[in-house]
Formats: sequence, C-alpha cells, structure tokens
Amino acid sequence: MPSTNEYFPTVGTISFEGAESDNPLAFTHYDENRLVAGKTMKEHFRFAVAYWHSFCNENSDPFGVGTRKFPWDKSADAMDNANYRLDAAFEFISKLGVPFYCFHDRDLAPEGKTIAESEKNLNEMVARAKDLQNETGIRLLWGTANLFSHPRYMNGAATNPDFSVVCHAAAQVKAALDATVELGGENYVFWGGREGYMHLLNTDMKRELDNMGVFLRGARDYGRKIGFEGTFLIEPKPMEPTKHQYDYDAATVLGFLHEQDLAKDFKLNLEANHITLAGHSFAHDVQLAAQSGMLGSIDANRGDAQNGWDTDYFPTNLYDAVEVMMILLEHGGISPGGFNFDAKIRRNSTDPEDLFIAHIGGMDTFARGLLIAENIINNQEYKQLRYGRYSSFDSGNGKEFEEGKLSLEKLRELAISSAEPEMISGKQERLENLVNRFLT
Ligand code: XUL
Ligand code: CO
Repeated sequence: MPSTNEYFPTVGTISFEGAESDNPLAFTHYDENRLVAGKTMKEHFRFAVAYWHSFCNENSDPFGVGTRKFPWDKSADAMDNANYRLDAAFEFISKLGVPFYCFHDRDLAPEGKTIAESEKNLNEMVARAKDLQNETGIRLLWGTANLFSHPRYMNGAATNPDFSVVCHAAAQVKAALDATVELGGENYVFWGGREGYMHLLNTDMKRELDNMGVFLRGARDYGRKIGFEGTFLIEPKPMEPTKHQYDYDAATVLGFLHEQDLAKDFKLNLEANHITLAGHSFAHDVQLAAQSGMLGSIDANRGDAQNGWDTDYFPTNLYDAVEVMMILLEHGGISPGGFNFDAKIRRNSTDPEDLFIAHIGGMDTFARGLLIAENIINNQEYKQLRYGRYSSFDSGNGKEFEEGKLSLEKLRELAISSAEPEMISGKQERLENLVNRFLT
C-alpha cells in the first residue's frame, strides 16, 4: 500500500546559499538557474540519483550485514516495500532538487517466481512511478536490467555459454525497455555485469563477443520498434565481478560497437571509478568518447588511489571535475545524457541526512568545476599553449599532410630539405600552474 509518511522528516528542501554558507544541508555552488556558457547549471549537469545505491543498498559488505536501516522496509511483503521505497525515493529526489533518477528493473520491483510475475510486479511499479513523475516533474535519465545478481547469470547474461540463460536475459531486457519507454526514459544502459570471463580455458571468447553483438542488435531493434528514440549506452568496466570484462574501457567498447554495427544507436556511459580501475584518468576516457561524438552519459563517482576496486565514493575531487568540465564545455555538453550519482555513502555514514550531504557535495564539486573550467578554457594563454602547438599544420605542407595529399616519399624529401627540427617545449608545468591559478 502506498504511504503518506515522510521518510526524511529531519531534512527539508535543499536550497542554494552561496559559497560563504556553512550549512551542510545547502548548496554552496550548485545554483540550478545560474547561467554558465549559455546554459543553466541544471541543464549542464542533468543530475540523477541512482535508485540502487540510495534506496536499495543497505551497505552490507563481504564482512558484515548492512548498517543502514530503511524505514521503507516495514512490511513482510516485498511489493508493499517496493511501494514505500518509491515514495521515499521521490521524497528524497524532490527535496534534493535533482531533475532525474536511474534504476535497474530489480531496484524498482522484486523478481517474481515466474517471468510473468516479475513483469507484473514491474508494470505495477512503473504505473506508480509514472504518477509520481507527473506529480513532481522528476524524469527518468535511464533504465537498465539487472543481469548480474541472480545466480543464473553466474556465467554471464548475453555472453552465457548456455542459450537458455541468454533467453532469460532477453526477457528481462524486453521488460526493462518497456518500462523505460513507458516512463519516458531518455537513455537505456547496458552494463555488462558478468559479461566477461574468469579463465580462457573454459571460454570461447569470440563466440561470446559475437553473441553479445547479436543480443544488443536484437535489443536495439525491439527498442526502436516500441518507439524508444533515446540513446542506448554501454558502460565500460575492466574487471569486477569477472576477472576480464569484455567492456574494458572506452576504447575497447568503441571498437566493439563499430565491429558489431552498433555505433549509430549506441554511445558510452562512462563511470569515473571504472575508468580509473582500467588505469586511465577519468578525463582520459571522457575525452576519448567526446572527441568521437560517442559520449552518452556519466556515472559520477570516485575511486580510491590506494584501493584496486570499485569503491564508488561520492565525487569530491575538484581537480577531476575541472578536467571533465573543460572537455564537456569544449564538446557541447552531456545532454541527452546526464550525471548520475552511481555512488554510495560509506558503511559508517548512518544518519539519514548523510545521503543528502553526499549528493550535495557531489553537485557542488561539479558546479565549482564548471565555473573554474569556463575560466580556464576562455583564457588566452591556455588556448595558445594548448592549441598553438599544432600551428605547423595550419598552412603550407603541414596542412597538405593533414589533407592526405603528401606521400611518404614527399615527406622524406621535405625532411631532407629542412633543418633539424627545433626543440619546442610542451610547457606542461606552466599549464599545470595556470590551472592551479584558477582553483579558487
Ligand atoms: C556497477 C555499475 C552499475 C551500472 C548499472 O559497477 O556501475 O551500477 O551503472 O548497471
Ligand atoms: Co555505473
């Protein structure tokens, strides 16, 4: 039964109070209506709350049960609790003032004993979510299917060596696509939770990858058939839970999408902590995707330099935010994607207000990053140091080379007729110092 209770009674609507504020439950930099580079902050970020971390994950870990007590888990009936949870989610998201949310099918509704029962549960919750969306104006950034928690997916979903498991995965994706379309979701995500392998000795990698291609083309065709006009997204991650994940990083997924004829409908959902697990900086994969027009959305979080796993901290690193916002400003932004907080509060953060404080911190970090990034990319010294390095390609033989007009032999002749190249400094330290000047 739906509830009229408040689940976060000690916290009201979060408002912008400015950089001088010391109120932990107010924004210091995220001012949703502030215009920056022609767009409001709200439009720049399109922030989203992740249903799973915020409302489903009680913060258990391999060493102990969860520490968060969910006031919405008050019934013995899983569907009742799903309804209470939905109320809590919309209360939280409304108070925080975030325009979007994201979910897995199993976050919203419990799995039933049969596929038909699972679909019925999901449809019931989708109908209620639609009402709440209409009441509050909150929208769905993306939906997805959880194809990794159930034991049947222990050997993968679309890449499972057993065809009957692939069929179960397809049934789930069909229902999750139906739900996403019904709720006006702007994107649909595939994170290859267990699409990968533990050992080559029992794995036909080529066959599994080809099957993943067939599966994704089928999902795309079904989505388009039911009127999904949004972007399909693949979320790279190099490892965890499998040893070798097929969607290792942005470059790997871009290659796969082109090979499998999926590049027109799919883009990337890049998660900061996944990128750092792959050995790159957050900015590296964002740049790689953005420059090829394949940046779809961002899962905003942060890893830990000392830990080699997916810690999913809330993002509070200002330098990372500046670097990423510079790329977005230079490449036209993130829409129709957004910034989804795929992040969890620490296991010992047990006050209900901690969930607000964590999101506020992430939003303020990116807002501050945006303001700083705008100042840097408009700085003449930065532009000259970064882009001026390539001026030898702007005219003459350099320009002809870029146009593909000079043969290898011709390049050799030019080398012989010119003097030994001068040493031209890359000025890295000067640029790093320049960025630090703006970090106020
Ligand atoms: C797991 C992860 C997922 C995806 C959606 O590391 O990031 O939550 O974002 O399945
Ligand atoms: Co994610």
